[in-house]
Amino acid sequence: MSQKLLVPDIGEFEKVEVIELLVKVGDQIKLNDPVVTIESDKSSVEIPSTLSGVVESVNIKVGDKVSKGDLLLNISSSKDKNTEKLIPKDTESIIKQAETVLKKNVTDKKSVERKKDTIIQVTNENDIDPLETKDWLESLSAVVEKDGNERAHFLIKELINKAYLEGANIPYTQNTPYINTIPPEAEVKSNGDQNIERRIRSLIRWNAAAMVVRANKKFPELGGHIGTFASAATLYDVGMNHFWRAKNNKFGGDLVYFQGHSAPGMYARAFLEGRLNEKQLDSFRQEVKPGGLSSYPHPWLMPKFWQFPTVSMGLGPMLAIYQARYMKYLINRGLIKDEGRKVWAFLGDGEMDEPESLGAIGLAAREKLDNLIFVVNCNLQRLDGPVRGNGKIIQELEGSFRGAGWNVIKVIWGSYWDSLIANDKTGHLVKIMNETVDGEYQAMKARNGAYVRDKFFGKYPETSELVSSLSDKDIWRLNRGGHDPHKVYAAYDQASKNKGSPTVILAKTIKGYGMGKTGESVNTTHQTKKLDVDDLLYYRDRFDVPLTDKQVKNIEYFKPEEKSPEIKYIKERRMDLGGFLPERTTYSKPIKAPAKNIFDFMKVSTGEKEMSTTMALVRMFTNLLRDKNVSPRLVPIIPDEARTFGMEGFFQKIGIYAHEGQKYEPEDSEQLSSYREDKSGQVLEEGINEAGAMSSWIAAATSYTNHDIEMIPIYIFYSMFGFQRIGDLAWAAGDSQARGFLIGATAGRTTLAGEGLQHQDGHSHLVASTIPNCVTYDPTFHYELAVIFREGLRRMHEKNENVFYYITTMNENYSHPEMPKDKNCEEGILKGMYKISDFSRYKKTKIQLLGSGTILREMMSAAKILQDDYQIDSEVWSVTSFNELRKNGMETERYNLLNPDKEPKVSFVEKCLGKTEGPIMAASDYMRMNSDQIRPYTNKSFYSLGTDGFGRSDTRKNLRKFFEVDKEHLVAYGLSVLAKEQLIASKYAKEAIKKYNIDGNKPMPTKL
Ligand SMILES: Cc1ncc(C[n+]2csc(CCOP(=O)(O)OP(=O)(O)O)c2C)c(N)n1
Ligand SMILES: [Mg+2]
Repeated sequence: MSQKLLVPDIGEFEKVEVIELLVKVGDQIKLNDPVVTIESDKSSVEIPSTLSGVVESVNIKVGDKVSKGDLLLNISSSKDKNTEKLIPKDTESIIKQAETVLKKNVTDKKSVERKKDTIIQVTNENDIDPLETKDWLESLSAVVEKDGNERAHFLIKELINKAYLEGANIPYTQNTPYINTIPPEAEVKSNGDQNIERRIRSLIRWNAAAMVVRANKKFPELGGHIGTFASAATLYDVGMNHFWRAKNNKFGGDLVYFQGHSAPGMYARAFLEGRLNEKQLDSFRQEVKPGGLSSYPHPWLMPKFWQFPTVSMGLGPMLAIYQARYMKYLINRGLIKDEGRKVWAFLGDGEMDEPESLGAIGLAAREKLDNLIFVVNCNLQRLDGPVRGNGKIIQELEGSFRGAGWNVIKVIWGSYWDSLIANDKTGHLVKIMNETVDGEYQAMKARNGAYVRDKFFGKYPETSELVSSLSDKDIWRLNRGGHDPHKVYAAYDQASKNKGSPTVILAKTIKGYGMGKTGESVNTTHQTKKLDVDDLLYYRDRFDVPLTDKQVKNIEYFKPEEKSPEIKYIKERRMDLGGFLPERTTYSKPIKAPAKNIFDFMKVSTGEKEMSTTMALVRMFTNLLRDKNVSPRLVPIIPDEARTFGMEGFFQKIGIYAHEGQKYEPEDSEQLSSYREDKSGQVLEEGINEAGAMSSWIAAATSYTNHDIEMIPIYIFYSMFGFQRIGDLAWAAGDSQARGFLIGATAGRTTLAGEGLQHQDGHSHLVASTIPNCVTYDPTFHYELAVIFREGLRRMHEKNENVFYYITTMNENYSHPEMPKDKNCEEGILKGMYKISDFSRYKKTKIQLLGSGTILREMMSAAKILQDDYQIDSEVWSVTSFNELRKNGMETERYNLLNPDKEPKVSFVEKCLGKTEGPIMAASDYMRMNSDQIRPYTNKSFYSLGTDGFGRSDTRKNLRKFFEVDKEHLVAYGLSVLAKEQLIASKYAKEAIKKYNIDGNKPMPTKL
């Protein structure tokens, strides 16, 4: 049976051009196979077949304009027509689907065994009827005991709802009392040897502190931190001994983001594990000589050790969230196995004030990232003083995380408190705990037991009585949860088993734990890097480190014998967990770059057809998606701008990643570019969230090491909201050895016309150039883009070079010429410049004209005017990258300076321009500094033009006039340059300035 394949609904477009036929008569096609590519002035999309069968006739040809309903093909098919796809999902099935997802997990009714006497009755002055309160609380306890927590929670929720319906609109607090989330009787116990673990922990503590003190004794300028790790040692040790599984040939490994300032602790552990030696510890913060240990986690400096750069506060939390999300993306796309791997992130409580730290927690809950665990080390202090002197950081964070939908586990009190809390029959102890602010908690730990008895327990007679049988020493020993391995173990255990939501562990600790008077819980703890002999002796005694006084005075490291129980234990634990951590390895296979001719269609002229480089990029993607090797590895990342960039065609073609699929029928379901969300969708549509999008990009761009699978992330954004907005993440990407493409679209100060000051980018290339391993290009024509992109694929993903590409694309439509036949053209495009045209009619006066991005076209027009109207010859150079030319120039210059006796090398700029005639004038759509970069590498007179100053909204023509980079200004400036060089009379320049109405009195655009 013959059937007709018609043009489907293509949205608001009519008469759209067919640019490619992908099938011919006789082809056997399957459902969804693309049959033609159509292109409007904004976007190109493939039309998929809704039928399968043999193509009987093709009713259109390239160049035809088609609209909805036009006949494309006749296809002989019988029964294969996909009816399913045409029938919209019926509401009922959507509801059913939603219901299954929402269906509660079978409630674990098994009640937690509780001792009756642990019920806490909180005393409250506002309680007008304590007896009634008691009744209610006892009823609740009975429910917990009989039917479990879930039932109790349900009843409370019902009560709140009922109160709300009755008109009691009192905000519901997200806080729980200031006690541990896990009650002692529900704690899962570790089967580790606690004594040996404590001894190991003490040695790690000692060695970590020793390496900082030794480094600073030698070179006081080196700096370092002792207090951060001192407060976090137990949090790390429990993870290292029992939870974090390393990558090996059987398992992908948990990913741990270590807090930057705790790096000495990780080195100290690696020393005991035999992975680092004393000499290396002694080179802490001396990284210039190979083998030195980096101050903080920097994969660039220690590529076999550190995996994640975290020291710029706030980046770790965001990167970890998007890493966990990306892990699920890879699983849902079937690219890696679901092995139950986790992402752990260690954060400081001060760090949580960074907007980035909390900015993405909503996404983590929404996407049900139960593979993510945050551990916030709440030592109550940051650098200058308390994090929340007048409040309680743990409670504040609990509220934020619970509100966002996280599983929150508070680890506030250590085991020594258990019996006190259990005996707190009146609730006064918990009342004090709730009332005491962090400033007081900190001050108490800087003092002693008597002070705590007086200031804390002394508040109420009931609590004074509670500790009456304890000595001051006993009171001093009452420990904080984060220093208690049992409590930490129980929390990690519960966090690891949690399903359906991310977990945050809020662990209360003491900054500078064990450092004594100089460094424990005092406001200066953070920066303490020198300990005097008394402090060191105290530290040794505090943790029973087996060193003599003399050894302590010499600040010697301590490592037990290889055969000692400690070393055996530490190694065994890690072997049980699959290997060492942190460790950075890469076993991914390179992706074969597509054939050199894959983009040949971009090397021919577009003729009359005009298009932007952004659109050329989309065309290129469409082609890449047909390459079997490359296609599955592409990770297109867009922050809510797909339509701006003409990329909406990808929604239908490869789908938008959505962990729950699509539970609704999209409004535009009948259209070709319908908003299709899918569990195995490929596009990461990040919403208006550049920092999140960049974090996703980094996760994908480091997939080769963290997941052993090479991926090709391509993040497309408004160029102004790239490096300027997320510069620190881009820096971290460089450190992480990210591989992938960043595309700054709608780029250029005058090319993005209407959007104005905040949008028009005239400096992203300069910012990008600050990152050593970022390779940047500002191409003008589609063939340049094609050559650059393919080389990027080859260098990064086939040859595994640790660079990443930043390419700007524009939204200005123009026709693109054929690629010059010159065999050196491709090399020039990649090195940064090549000659694109030669105007040599008059052979009298010559000028070298360099243009970049769309300003190249202004330069080409200027060259023509100079020749036609002023008989000036010129050579026009397309500069695809001033940054790359500068890199080459710097290297060449350095070589020549270091080798004064050798034949000097010639920079690429000099190779191109050295033997040419006339002065040089360069212009781009970026600040003059962009083109100025190559000035030192030529001996010729060099003049730069650019778009320095704030942008503003206007037409492209007016903007170019304003910034003096339009062809008229280029002509006038060109003549002035020649006059200044005494190659022509100045009157020509003066005349041109007049002719083009150029106001010589107009201030510099930087002042307007
Ligand atoms: C973005 C950024 N700003 C400032 C700093 C400097 N800095 C380093 S550590 C620190 C205090 C950290 O306090 P906290 O997060 O509570 O960690 P702790 O050492 O107490 O565990 C500051 C301000 C930084 N590293 N990054
Ligand atoms: Mg802190």
